[in-house]
Amino acid sequence: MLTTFLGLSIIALVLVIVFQIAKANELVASLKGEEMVINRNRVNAMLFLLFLIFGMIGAVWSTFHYAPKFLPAPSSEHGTWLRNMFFWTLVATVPVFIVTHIALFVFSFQYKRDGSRSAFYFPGSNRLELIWTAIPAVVMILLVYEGMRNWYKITGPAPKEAMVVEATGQQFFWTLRYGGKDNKTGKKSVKLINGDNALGLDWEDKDNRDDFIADELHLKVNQPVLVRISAIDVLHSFYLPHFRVKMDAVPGIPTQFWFTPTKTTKQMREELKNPNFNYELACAELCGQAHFNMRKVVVVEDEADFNQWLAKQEPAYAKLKASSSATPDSGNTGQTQQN
Ligand SMILES: [Cu+2]
Repeated sequence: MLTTFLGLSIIALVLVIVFQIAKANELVASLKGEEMVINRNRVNAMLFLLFLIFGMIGAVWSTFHYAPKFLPAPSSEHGTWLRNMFFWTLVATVPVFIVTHIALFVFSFQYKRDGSRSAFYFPGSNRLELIWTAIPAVVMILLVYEGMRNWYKITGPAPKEAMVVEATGQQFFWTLRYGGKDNKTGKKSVKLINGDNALGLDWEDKDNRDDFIADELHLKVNQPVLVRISAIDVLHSFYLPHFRVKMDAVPGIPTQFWFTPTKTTKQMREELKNPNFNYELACAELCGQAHFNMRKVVVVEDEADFNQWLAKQEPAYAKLKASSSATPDSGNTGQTQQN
């Protein structure tokens, strides 16, 4: 408490001192006149130039310094489209950024007030206005057009052969449900949620009987996947950084995302020369204290490996039946009737 008070007092004192110095400077300037203004401008102009030089060095340095931490090339088809969009956006904007910033700071330096010339008054030019409106407009239209085209491809209906996976976010884990043999996730209802049935699956629905809950997200390489996304409690976000997949999980509003993984985990391990590499599923919405806990391993594998894994998965219905003495049907029927 005392340290906070002392800290605040010091800040206040420093501010008062800075203010007083500035005021004194101004008084001296008004006494000394033009000469003082010119001297001060020289210092400011130099600072502008230094800002430009160190700013540019810093921007280039940080890009190369952090490059090894960037995500590797996308492991999905649409990820490459997104990457190309970033590339072309940078092609259009980086040269403009560099040229305008050099102009801004070099002009400030070059044409500082030094008593040798008076300002040039330029009332405007319609032609210039037209050019600098039209060029950015055309560039923007092209970028937005490409963005919309990709957006509709990505968010459009999934191909028929897509494998269906349902991801349900809650504090603080994802529950992954596969459609099972029929590739259909059965009906569920919040009213059916209980200790044995975390998702509220309706066992009356036959589509549910072969569904299984998986610990890891296993995907078959080059096969489209449709992820149906929802949340039970608060906002979460289904995020697969390596596949450039990100979609909010919103309680009460089902969302979805379909994509095609194009590289197996094995391929990535060889490519990155990292035998411990794993794709991961994360939550991209700060959802509470154990938000970090929502990480899950994602495995992309070829058909043989995938089928091997699939054979080991046990339907949730069978598991429940085996674990409880009463059949799940009898427990469920009562509740369904209440509804
Ligand atoms: Cu979360």
